[in-house]
Amino acid sequence: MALINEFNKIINEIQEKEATYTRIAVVGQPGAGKSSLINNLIGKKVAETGQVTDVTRKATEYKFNFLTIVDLPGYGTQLFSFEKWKTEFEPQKYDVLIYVFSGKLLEEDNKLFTSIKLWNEKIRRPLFLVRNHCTDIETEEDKNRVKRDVLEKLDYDKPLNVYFIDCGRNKTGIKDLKKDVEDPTFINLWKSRILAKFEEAKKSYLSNSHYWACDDIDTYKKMASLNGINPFFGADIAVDVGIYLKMFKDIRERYGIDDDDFRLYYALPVAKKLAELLSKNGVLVLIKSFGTRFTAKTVLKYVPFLGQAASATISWKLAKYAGDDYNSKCYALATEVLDNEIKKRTKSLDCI
Ligand SMILES: Nc1nc2c(ncn2[C@@H]2O[C@H](COP(=O)(O)OP(=O)(O)OP(=O)(O)O)[C@@H](O)[C@H]2O)c(=O)[nH]1
Ligand SMILES: [Mg+2]
Repeated sequence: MALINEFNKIINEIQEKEATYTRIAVVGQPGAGKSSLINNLIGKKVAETGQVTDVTRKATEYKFNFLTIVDLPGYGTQLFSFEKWKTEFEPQKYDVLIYVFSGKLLEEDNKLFTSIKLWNEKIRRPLFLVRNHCTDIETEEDKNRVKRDVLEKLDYDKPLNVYFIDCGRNKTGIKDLKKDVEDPTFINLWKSRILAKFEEAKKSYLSNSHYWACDDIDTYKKMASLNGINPFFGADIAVDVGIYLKMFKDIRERYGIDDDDFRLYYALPVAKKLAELLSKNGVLVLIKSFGTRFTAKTVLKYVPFLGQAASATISWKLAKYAGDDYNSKCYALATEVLDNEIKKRTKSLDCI
């Protein structure tokens, strides 16, 4: 079960590395009031706050009911340019983002908005937009302007609420925000994060295997055309199919598919097809089917006499045809196997 074992090793590593609970990150400019907001949500002064910039210098986690809320440093400071901040704190690894702003939106905020859009293409996280220090804003009209401005710059593809809060002496809007942040549907968000990682791992496993299998096929194509080993189809084919059996074995190994994987998935039509190609007879059937794909005209161009060895071009084409066919079948089988492993793992995550 090389394929199954190998993939399970990969997803075990992901599961060990990823937090199995929902994490909310609080992000924004320095001094916007991120740490103050956390204190107000939790109802206790747990995070340090202050007038100077870079008060928060590392990611700090706090328990917040069933959630973990993470205080991140501000970006666009001497310590953390936006790029450095993004690389160091990987905001995309959190399940929910709270974006806090207070004064003007800067270039750094635009960079965050662009990043959010990119992250959303992979996995869409709930996003809260929070305008802190809202007692600064005097009229409803000004509030609407602030709202319009941030939504325009963020250019989100669905409507979002903007929470106006104040963490100073005149507490405002915190209760409403708290109610929405404690959304019970967030309990399971960490699962979708982990599942997305499994899917990513599956894709990269498959594309890697496919890449190296194509590399093998290239080698065999060259070998085949040099040796002119291939058949003259339509006639009684006496072919050296050994080279095909070897090529198929190499391709299969690139996917890590071994006999045990085969046995387990034998019921699948694609596994049956692959199993047939383990024998000389199976290979001959495939080669014959290649013959029917090419018109006699094309064939005759290269092979003037019945029974004569095929030309280099035909040999090359046949090796490519057989290799690509086998490669796509291995890809299909491996996809089924990995999908099934992910399904099994998803069920076990439900028990956590
Ligand atoms: N009046 C008023 N003061 C606030 C409000 N929110 C935060 N402050 C004050 O603003 C200062 C900065 O707040 P912090 O919560 O430390 O800001 P931060 O975003 O965590 O800052 P960094 O960690 O440096 O990025 C502190 O002195 C807070 O007491 C608010 O809504 N109104
Ligand atoms: Mg802070």
